Amino acid sequence: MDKQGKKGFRSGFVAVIGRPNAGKSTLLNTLLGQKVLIISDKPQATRNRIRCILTEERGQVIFFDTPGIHKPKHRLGEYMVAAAKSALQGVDMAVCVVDVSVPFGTGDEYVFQIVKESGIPCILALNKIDLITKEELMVKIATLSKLADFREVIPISALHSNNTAKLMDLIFEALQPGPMFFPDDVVIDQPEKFVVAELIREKLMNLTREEVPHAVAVVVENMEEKKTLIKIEAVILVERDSQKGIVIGKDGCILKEVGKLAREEIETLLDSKVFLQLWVKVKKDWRNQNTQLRDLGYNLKDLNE
Ligand SMILES: Nc1nc2c(ncn2[C@@H]2O[C@H](COP(=O)(O)OP(=O)(O)OP(=O)(O)O)[C@@H](O)[C@H]2O)c(=O)[nH]1
Ligand SMILES: [Mg+2]
Repeated sequence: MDKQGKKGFRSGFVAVIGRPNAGKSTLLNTLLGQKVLIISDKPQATRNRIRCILTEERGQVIFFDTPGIHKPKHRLGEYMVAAAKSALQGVDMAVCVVDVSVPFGTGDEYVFQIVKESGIPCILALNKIDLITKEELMVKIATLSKLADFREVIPISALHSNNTAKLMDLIFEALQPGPMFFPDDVVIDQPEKFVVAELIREKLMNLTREEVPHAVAVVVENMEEKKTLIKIEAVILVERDSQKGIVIGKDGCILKEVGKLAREEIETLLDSKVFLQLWVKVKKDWRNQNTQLRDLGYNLKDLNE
């Protein structure tokens, strides 16, 4: 379907930004109508700037999912924040996601300041309204909408698809007529290996606790199409021997569960039976090592050093 010359077709680039755990990736999965981005109840799930594409009759939006903006404690964190901030460069607009179920703090203020400094038109999406009362929401709307010059302020629940269609209308209204940048069947602009590695990492994040979810990285080393299935070999990196034990679990129970849950989702994603093999390796302090980070595909150029 070629919509290049279609009258009224709008398109543009939209960065979704906010603090960790605000619900940015959940919102994008809801808007896209399928799960392409990983979600966790633990902060700092998203580590890269990820382009995902929504194509409708009325237009095409190229969204950037971004890591949550936070005070970095290691090199990976610095990269994540830089990747999030640089998503604002060259986009047509931003959607700033705030979790209204937690107190508004200096972290959110910092995100607002970044948006202000960028000068990019911004819609403020007040997320997780399912967790607060109407009265509490009224107070949030009144106080937060004053803090920056937002184009629109919209309460949503990304998880329950509440008001998200309205948000999409507001985004399309704000965009200019434009071409189609991606074919209409492209939803995420990342190789399959990346999406598969992310799904494995999501299961690891959700099945481990404390520092472990943040100390894991996943690399898909091989994906091979066999007669009846796809064979995938992936390596899970941790920073310390003790973390290796936790990730494997007693009698391998955690690793087995990670493998089972990830395999099920990967089978849906690839529409094929999958044989998933996982290994766990220790790479000391990988989150602080430039070479390791580069090997893992983090583009340190974003750090502008
Ligand atoms: N109750 C409720 N929970 C939500 C909503 N939106 C997201 N969540 C939950 O909030 C948590 C964080 O969601 P994510 O989408 O991973 O948040 P994020 O902003 O992408 O987080 P980072 O990638 O860490 O920056 C998950 O447990 C989601 O299920 C919502 O509308 N209501
Ligand atoms: Mg995320």
